Amino acid sequence: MSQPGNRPPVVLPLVAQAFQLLGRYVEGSPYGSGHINDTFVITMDQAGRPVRYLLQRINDRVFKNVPALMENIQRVTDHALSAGAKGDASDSRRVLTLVRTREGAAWHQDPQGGFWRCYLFIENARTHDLVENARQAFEAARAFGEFQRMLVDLRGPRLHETIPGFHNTRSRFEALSRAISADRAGRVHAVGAEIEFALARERMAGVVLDLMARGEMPERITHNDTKFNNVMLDDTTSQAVCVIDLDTVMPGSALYDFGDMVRSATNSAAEDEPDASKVTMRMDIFEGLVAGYTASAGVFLNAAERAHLAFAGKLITYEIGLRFLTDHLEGDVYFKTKRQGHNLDRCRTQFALVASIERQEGEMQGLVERVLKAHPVQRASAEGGA
Ligand code: ADP
Ligand code: GN1
Ligand code: MG
Repeated sequence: MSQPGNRPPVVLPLVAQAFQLLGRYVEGSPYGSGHINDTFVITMDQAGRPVRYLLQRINDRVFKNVPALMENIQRVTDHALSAGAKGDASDSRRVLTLVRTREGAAWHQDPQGGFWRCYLFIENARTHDLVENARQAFEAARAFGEFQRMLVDLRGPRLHETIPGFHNTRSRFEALSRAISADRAGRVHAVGAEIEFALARERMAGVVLDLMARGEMPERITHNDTKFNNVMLDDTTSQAVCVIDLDTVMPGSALYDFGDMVRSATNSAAEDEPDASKVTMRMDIFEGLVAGYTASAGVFLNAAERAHLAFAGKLITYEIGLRFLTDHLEGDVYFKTKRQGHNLDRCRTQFALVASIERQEGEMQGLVERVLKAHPVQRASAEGGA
C-alpha cells in the first residue's frame, strides 16, 4: 500500500555506479519521510573513510517532465551557489549539490526507465517532521524567505511548471468534486462530514488566484513545498542550513510558501495523527514563523501579500486537506500511504487545523500587523514587481 503505482525493485549498487562516485559501495537503505520520491542514503568507502550520498528515484507519475524539472533544479542551485559563494566547505552544506553521472548528466535513467539523481549528503544536520519550539520555526521561515529573496534576480526564461496548477486551489476543489462524483473507491458514503467541510469553504479557493489575476499580487519564483521537513537544521546550532526538495520550485505566490509553513509547522499534532482532536494552531510557533519570514522576505513583499499572510495559512491547509481527501476518494494513488485510511487521517488533521485557524484568525492578523510595522513596504515591491 505504501507505493502507489508499484515501483520496480531497486538495486542500489548498480544505480550508484552510474554516478561519478569514488570508492567502493558499502551499503544503502531507504531514507526520510517524504510522500513523493523514493529516497535512499548510500555509503561509499573512500580510501578507508565512509562518505554518504543521497540517491533519489524521482516520481515520474507526479513529475511528468523530469528533464525540465532537473533543468530548473540546476539553474536554481547554480544561482544559489553563486549568490552567496564563500569558496569554502560551507557552500556545499548551504546549497544542494548534484553529483553528475559518468556521462556528465544531471540524472540517470535505469533500465526500467526510472529517473535517478544523486546529491552530496548534508552531514551534521537533519530535517524534523514536528516543530518543537518557536526558534526552529523562526529559522525555517527565515531560510525559506531567504530562498525566495535569492531567486528574485534569477535571470533567463521563466522556470518550467513542473506540476501545472500545483497551488491552483480552485482546480484542487474541482478535482475533489470530480472524485466525489466518480466515487472510484466506493468511499464517499463514509466521509460526509469531510465533504461538507470542504464544500462549505469553496469561496476561499479563489482569493489568491483572483488577486494575482488582477495584478495586485505578483508572480514570484517560489519553493511551493515549504513543509517543515524540507529544510535542514544544523544538529549543533539548530540554525537552518539548507532548503531542500526543490522539485516544485517554479512560478508561484509568496503566500503559497508562507501558507505551507503555517500548515506544517504550527500544527500541534503530526500531519497523520489519527486523533484530530489533538490538532491546534500553536500561536507561539506562528509568531516564530512571522518573525523569521519577515526578517528575510519583509524587504520585497508588497501590500497585498502582507495583508494576506495570516490568510495564507488557512488557504494552504485547506488546499492540502482537499488533496488528501481527493486521494482518499480515488483509492490512494498519489501520496505514499502506510495504512488503511492514511490519507483520510491526513485530511482530518488538515481540516481540524483550518478550524483552529478560523478560531484564532483575528489574533493571527493582529500579530502579523504588529510584526510588519518593523518592515515598512519598500517602494519597488509596493508597485508589485518581483
Ligand atoms: P520528498 O520529495 O519525497 O519529500 P525530499 O527531497 O524531501 O523527498 O527528501 C526526503 C528526505 O531526505 C528529506 O526530508 C531529508 O530528511 C533527506 N534529504 C534530502 N536531501 C538530503 C541531502 N542532500 N542530505 C541529507 N539528507 C537529505
Ligand atoms: C508532498 O514531497 P513532500 O513529502 O515534501 C507534496 C506536497 C504536500 C505534502 C504534504 C510534489 O510533499 O505538495 O504539501 O506532501 N508534494 C508534491 O505533506 O505533491
Ligand atoms: Mg520532502
